[in-house]
Amino acid sequence: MMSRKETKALTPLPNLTDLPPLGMDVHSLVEDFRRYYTYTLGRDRHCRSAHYAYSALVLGVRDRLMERWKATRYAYEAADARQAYYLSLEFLMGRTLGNALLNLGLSGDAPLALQCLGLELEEIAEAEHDAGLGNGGLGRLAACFLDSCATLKLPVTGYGIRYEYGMFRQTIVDGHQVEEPDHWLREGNPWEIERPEYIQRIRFGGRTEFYRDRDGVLRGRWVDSRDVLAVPFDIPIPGYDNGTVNTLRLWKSEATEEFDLGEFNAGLYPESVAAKNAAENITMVLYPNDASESGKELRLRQQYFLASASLQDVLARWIGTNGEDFSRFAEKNVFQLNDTHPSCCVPELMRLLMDEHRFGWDQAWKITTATLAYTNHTLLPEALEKWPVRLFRTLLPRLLEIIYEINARYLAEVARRWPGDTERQRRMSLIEEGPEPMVRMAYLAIVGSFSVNGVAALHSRLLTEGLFRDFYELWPEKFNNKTNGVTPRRWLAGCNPALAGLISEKIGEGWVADLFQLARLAPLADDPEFRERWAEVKRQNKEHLARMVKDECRIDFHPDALFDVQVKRIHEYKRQLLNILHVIHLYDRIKRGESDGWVDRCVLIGGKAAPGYLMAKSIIKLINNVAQVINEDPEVGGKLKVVFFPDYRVTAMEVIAPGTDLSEQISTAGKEASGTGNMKFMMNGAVTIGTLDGANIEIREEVGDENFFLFGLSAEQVQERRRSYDPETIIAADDDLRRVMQLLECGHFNQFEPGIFDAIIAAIRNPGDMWMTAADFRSYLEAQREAAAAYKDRERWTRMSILNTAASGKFSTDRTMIDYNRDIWRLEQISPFPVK
Ligand code: CJW
Repeated sequence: MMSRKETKALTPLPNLTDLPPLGMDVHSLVEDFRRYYTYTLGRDRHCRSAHYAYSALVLGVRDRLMERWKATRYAYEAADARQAYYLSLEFLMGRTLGNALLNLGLSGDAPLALQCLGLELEEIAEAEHDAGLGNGGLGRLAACFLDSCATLKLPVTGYGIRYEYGMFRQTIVDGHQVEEPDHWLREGNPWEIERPEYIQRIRFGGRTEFYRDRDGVLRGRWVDSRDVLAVPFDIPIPGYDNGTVNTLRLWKSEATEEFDLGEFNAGLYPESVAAKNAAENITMVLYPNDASESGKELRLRQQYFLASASLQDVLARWIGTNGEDFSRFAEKNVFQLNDTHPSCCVPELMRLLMDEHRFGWDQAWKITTATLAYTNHTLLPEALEKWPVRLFRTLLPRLLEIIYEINARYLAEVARRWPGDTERQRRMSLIEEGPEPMVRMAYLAIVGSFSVNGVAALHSRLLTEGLFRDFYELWPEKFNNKTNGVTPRRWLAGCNPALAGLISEKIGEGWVADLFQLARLAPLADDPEFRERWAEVKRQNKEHLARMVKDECRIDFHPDALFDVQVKRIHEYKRQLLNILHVIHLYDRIKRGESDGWVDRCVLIGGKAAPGYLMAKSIIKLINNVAQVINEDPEVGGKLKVVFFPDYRVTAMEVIAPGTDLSEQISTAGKEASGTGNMKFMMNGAVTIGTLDGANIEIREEVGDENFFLFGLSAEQVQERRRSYDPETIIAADDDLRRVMQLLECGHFNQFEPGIFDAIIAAIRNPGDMWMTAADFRSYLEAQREAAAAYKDRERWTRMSILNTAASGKFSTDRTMIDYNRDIWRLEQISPFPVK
């Protein structure tokens, strides 16, 4: 282990870092590549590993980022800029190289430089591991936000955890999901810079001691704690074509020096190593849960570790320039909490201000509630975080005391507003009483924040009407909506160069940083020649996707067929099951000879199930079994192909979205907070089949109902129907659904595995089925028929495709960030100093 002793301080010469700017031309790139490859990495022409070519290229690109990184930081410092910090347990970054080249303006010259060396960029880029430091939409959203903030020149820093193991790798064995560890750092990560000079110390356990300070004021202090170190690793976040480079700072846990010395010397070698391991375990692995909480102690340790390290880092920087004068701290800093995962920030900021910086409660509370803002990402009860009071008491005793005090003061405010309403006080308490009292983290986040937002219009409305209604009545001014987006750099310009090229040829390149300009494509939907070229690009992208499907799944997708795609985490509320019921229905139609006017279809489903989520895992198995029966049936042939695409991840989506015709967004209405895959597909010219859920509603508003295949109950109708839901009657009255259920129940898809789908079948037939699969089946079928009919009319389909891209301007995270900045952060855009 690296030693964390202080190194001797140097007095650097003023011109130590004063260097001429690096060349941005092919020749300079070639020269730097050779130097890194030969000297720094020590390879020669006998080396056949793409990894070293990749590393040499990255080191050259990183140098160019480094110049701009410093120029950006100096400009922020010179402007004494107000800054925002995006705190998230997840940043699902995917690969960095392609995006860095695009944003630096090197996507033309880098491939040329490599060509000079007899290398191919596409091949070399494949050597990069995805940084899979997130589960799904919430983690990818954080990554898109960073890209947009840099592009908008907003001083925003991401704070997260440097997991040693990211999202597990998924393989499929006999149709079952098998998880493998993702040791993404094994070959090193050339994008990160370790910064031991900014290490922070994080406490766990111990107890609080009260004492009188020199002014005679009673204060708390956390003693007898077991501490770990938080070591920061910085990753550069370049803006698009603007010289800005922001920072993503990821924390790694390490044992403190005391562990090593004290216990080694006491002859407790194994104990010392074990303690060291425990410290380093904190950032070992990402919890693979999406929209369901784990309740594990290690997860709470991760959350507090991130919150404390990040807050201390910002406070230390503040003190470095302002000393102990915090009078303008709230004016200059704002923290955005990505869901409740970093909500330990509320009591931790109070603790730091009171115990370490000698603030009284009221002043500390004023600063805390003026600097924290909270984003909610889900209404699902199983995702709402609650931690046992007991766990807080042993792990974070000082925080628990502060939470109790926050609760007492805030419940007094509730009592003043609603005198005598003890039921409401019980309901709104930060502590849920019961045999195992729990801390309600969402309530803690609301009470400690000046802003609370949902992630799509419907979701934000449902929050104020349901889950957070009491709080909305108390503080209506805190609540607001911020509809999600995705970054058009990665999700259109980067992943779909052919379409991007065609678009730029017609409307110029301005759309990349101003996506509303895509609206200028709309009139071109009437131009037959343009439609022809659009269709040709889509076909090329479908061929590319078909090659990937062939490589991964050994199944032939014919590019003439309708490519029907659902990729996202596997969850009952997302209803991959409804999709597969439709697939079974199509198969049934082929088998009973009802294939007049048939439209060939290739169905792709992909996504990971949380390892402990058995129902989700059964759904994966069902999809695989159905796929096998269908793909092997010669009577079906090219009419229908079905695959479960393994290990769905950011890099796979970069091929999937451009090659998709029909985007499946079929969650039970009211359950999907926003969705962001829906936006990636739309941008790439896919047409959506979807329910009135999350951002689908806004997508349909933008594109017009004639360019969207709507089906299913609305959120209100779902609520209403729940009371009298009777799937048996629905199945009995619907011949198509009855036949689908019959095929499932007679074991047609599990001939040698009796009973394995019984739980799925029972769920569909259960009047308590939360996801109401049977209720939406008929309406889904009809929408699918319409989609097939529209696809048959190729002109009509291409028009719809163009209009979807043209209407996707709202779903850029540039717009989302402008909204956050206008209503919550209020930062100034700061231009970086020029790299001379
Ligand atoms: O956030 C996306 C939305 C999407 C929503 C997702 C979300 O489902 O509709 O587009 C971006 O706003 N993810 C989570 N909640 N909502 C989420 C993710 C990971 C989690 C978690 C909730 C991990 C844990 C708990 C809850 C855990 O304990 O490991």
